[in-house]
Amino acid sequence: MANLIDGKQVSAAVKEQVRLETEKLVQESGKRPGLAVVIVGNNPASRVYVNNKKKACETVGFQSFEYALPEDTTQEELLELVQTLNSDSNVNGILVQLPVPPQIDDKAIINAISAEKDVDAFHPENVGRIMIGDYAFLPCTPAGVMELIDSTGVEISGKKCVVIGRSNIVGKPMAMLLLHRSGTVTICHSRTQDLASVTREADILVAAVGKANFVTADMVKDGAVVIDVGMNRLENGKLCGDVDFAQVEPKASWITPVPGGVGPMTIAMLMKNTLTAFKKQNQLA
Ligand code: L34
Repeated sequence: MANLIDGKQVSAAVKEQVRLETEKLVQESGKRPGLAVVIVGNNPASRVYVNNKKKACETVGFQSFEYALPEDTTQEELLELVQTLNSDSNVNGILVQLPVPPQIDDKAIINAISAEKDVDAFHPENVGRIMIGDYAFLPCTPAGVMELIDSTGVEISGKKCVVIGRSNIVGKPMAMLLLHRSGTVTICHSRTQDLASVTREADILVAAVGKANFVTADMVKDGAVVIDVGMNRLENGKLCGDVDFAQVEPKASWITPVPGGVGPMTIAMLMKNTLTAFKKQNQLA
């Protein structure tokens, strides 16, 4: 029987730290951190995530600015909004919720966001900084996963860590963060041969595939820490991770649920990054 890693509880603790520090800094500086969230179109999942971000801003005492743009927004229009937000001193963090509709090039948008306000840490400057270990922000989902692993008390240093998935947003930075903590890291993907033989070696297994119930019991070592980054919507509307929880749970030592695992952590780390951006932009300790 695995221990459950409670993402809601860990995220609440992170947000409470952010709230306390924010309260103090608002008193000292008379300024309040502000996060701008831009959502383009009507993706229902994005809508839920953006609403959760807005709620978290209220919880920690940030100003939140939401821009809900129509599905047919042009790239020029979105770039113009980003420029406006770049030069607005009440906005410390800017996030354009992905995915954006196909007429918009997400790379062009990410490049246009001021690196100082890039609280997703998706801008090439911030990605490069992470690579060399000299960064202000970490991408929210991988940073949240690190907090969840740390909450178990399991040591990362020297352990075999396997990441399934190589996206720029999760898989690649996830591998880098585990490497910074001296994990022995392997990245698997759709072309990996005999995937199960690789994942079965993992002391710490992170699944970021985007396929419901992809990780089955035969792919997991006894006593592994299993982190499920998947967020798949089944036909019946139920939310489901990349890990077949019922099968894998008995083998793992620790496991995250979906929902209530990585998702809430992504949002907590966004709050942390926005506070960091606010402090840097206002020369506060
Ligand atoms: N720019 N785009 C940008 N930044 C991000 O950090 C994201 N991401 C991913 C998608 N696009 C993005 C998110 O915000 C994924 N993501 C995200 C955020 C929050 C939750 C899930 C994904 C979340 O709140 N999950 C809840 C369940 C929500 C539900 O019921 O649907 C959970 O408990 O897992």
